Amino acid sequence: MSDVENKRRAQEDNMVREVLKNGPHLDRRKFFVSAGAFAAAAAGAGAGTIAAPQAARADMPRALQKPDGRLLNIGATVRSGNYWDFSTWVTPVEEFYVRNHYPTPTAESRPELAPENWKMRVHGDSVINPIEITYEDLLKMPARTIIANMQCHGNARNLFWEVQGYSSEEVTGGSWVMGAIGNAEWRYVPISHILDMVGLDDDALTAVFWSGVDGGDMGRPMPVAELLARGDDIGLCFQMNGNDLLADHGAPVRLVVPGWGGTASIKWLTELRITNKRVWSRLNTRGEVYIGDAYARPEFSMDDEFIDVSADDIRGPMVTWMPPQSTLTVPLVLENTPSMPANYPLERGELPTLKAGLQTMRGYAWGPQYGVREVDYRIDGGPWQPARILAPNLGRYTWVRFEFPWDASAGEHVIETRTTDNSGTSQPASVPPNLLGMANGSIPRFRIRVV
Ligand SMILES: Nc1nc2c(c(=O)[nH]1)N[C@H]1C(S)=C(S)[C@@H](COP(=O)(O)O)O[C@H]1N2
Ligand SMILES: [Mo]
Repeated sequence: MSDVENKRRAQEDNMVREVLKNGPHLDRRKFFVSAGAFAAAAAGAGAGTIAAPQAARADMPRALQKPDGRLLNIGATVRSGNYWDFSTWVTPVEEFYVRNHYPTPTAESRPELAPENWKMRVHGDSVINPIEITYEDLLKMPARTIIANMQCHGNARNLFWEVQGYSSEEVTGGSWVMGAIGNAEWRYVPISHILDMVGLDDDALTAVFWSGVDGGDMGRPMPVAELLARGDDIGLCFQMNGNDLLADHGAPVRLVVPGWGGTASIKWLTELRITNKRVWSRLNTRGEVYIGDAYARPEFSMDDEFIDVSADDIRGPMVTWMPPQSTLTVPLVLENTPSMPANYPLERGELPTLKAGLQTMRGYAWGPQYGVREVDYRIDGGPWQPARILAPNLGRYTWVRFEFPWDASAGEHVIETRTTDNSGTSQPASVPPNLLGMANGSIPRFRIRVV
């Protein structure tokens, strides 16, 4: 067993031990506590509990590797963070969402992912000196640490159904609700260093980051211009929150593209190819793109390169920067959502309850292109008021926590939250629908029953 594997097992064992000591984290009542405001009302909730995570067993093939007892089950290889439970600024790895298109590949199932075997090719017709990097090489290179959100394009997709009223034909995809986001400390070798090593031709146009370890189509083209503009922020990442990456998060090396939706941050990275052509693959043609009346189909030419797709697959512009967004640490009421996450803390149509009186409401806000300037909230359609932004607020790629007092009176209420970023852009009341439910930055509406 490799060191990384041993370390992972030890981490899992610790987590399981913690659960056994402190009880299951997924008690349905827990959100009352983390919302700060809900503690007393929880006593009457009478909700069931969900079993503690099972200890990891080597003989059991699993779609995911890390225990998922502190995550919301969205589908086979997809887990959301329990956003109603979030309280920390940096998201612990065991609370960090996982979005895998295929089961997690491990060093045991795919020996090329063992650190001692791992290699990455950097080559292509626009690369002057192609190289192959080993894990050992990578660890010797200059590294940086950045704290940044990682967020799936589909985060907040449920707002299309729950707030904007679109049908399951107009908008499709999994029920992330608000939890396909986390904030982590990433340690990486800046891509500027790699590009300096290899040297690029002037006409270098497209960087194709590729894994292909977990499925044949897992890679994504992105403009070389973006790498040049943010060469110190984008990089080959090997640690998350101070520890080696776990298999589920792309061990041993993944790309991190702060501010862009998670798809750009290819996990289990094995190749970077740079070419002077435009390149099309699944993840910038019919997947992870905006498909809808409001979005123009991108231009292409038959001289472009097509990786296992054809020109007919090009359906809309690829999703890149994520918009300003926000959430309260209160579970969103799910009424019109096509499929309920298996372990959501509310039944379909159920409202979270809160005890009447003075409460502190809490939430998170982010807007990674420019950073968060301001967060406002309003209650029952009243005037917008500023929320208090808590420290730390360390720049555009990280989220902020916010809070505001609320003298809650008995009855049903609606709280909306709105982020404004440093370019002056505020979350809009609605956004045009897109078939894959990407990047919904509209104002969320949290319904709460006060008793
Ligand atoms: N090779 C590979 N890279 C991948 C994916 C994948 O399935 N395979 N999923 C992408 C998507 S859609 C997201 S949102 C992020 C999720 O990163 P996380 O699971 O570490 O949170 O990884 C991206 N990189
Ligand atoms: Mo994603």
